[in-house]
Amino acid sequence: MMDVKVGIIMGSQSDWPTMREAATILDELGVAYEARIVSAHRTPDRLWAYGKAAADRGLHVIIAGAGGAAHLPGMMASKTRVPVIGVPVQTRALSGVDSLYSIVQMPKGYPVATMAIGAAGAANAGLMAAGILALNDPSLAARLDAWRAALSASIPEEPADD
Ligand code: RP5
Repeated sequence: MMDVKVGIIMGSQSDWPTMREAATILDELGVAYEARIVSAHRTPDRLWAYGKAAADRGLHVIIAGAGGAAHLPGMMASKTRVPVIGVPVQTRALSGVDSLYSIVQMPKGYPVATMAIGAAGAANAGLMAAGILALNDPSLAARLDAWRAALSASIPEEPADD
């Protein structure tokens, strides 16, 4: 079994359709991950325990997605030195701008690498995590290069009529 180096955490089951985009990318790249619901507000003790154990468990990157008053990524960054990539989940009330502002404006000392709002941000979080792991994994680096080349090759040079 592959070592799990990436933790995908989210504030609610309702975040999974967004956060699954990160998981899909990691699946495509052959990166093992775990996915957990860890809410800053509803399960603060779970957040604490997850953050406390993260480094010793061998996690190298944590992808944390939440919406609204999205304290999960920042609180996780305060509890572990494992790099945290934050994904602002798109909300109905404020379209995810609330999530973005809740995640991006961290005080000095506790960084969160904040992605774009929504599905693109979650997919990019998967790619960012893979890029970090690829620094010490030549085989993953080759797979990531191939993934990027395939995306580039899929873009036509000329626009097509509908
Ligand atoms: C946040 O509240 C979650 O991250 C989610 O994005 C949002 C709404 O959660 P639910 O009410 O759908 O469970 O904690």
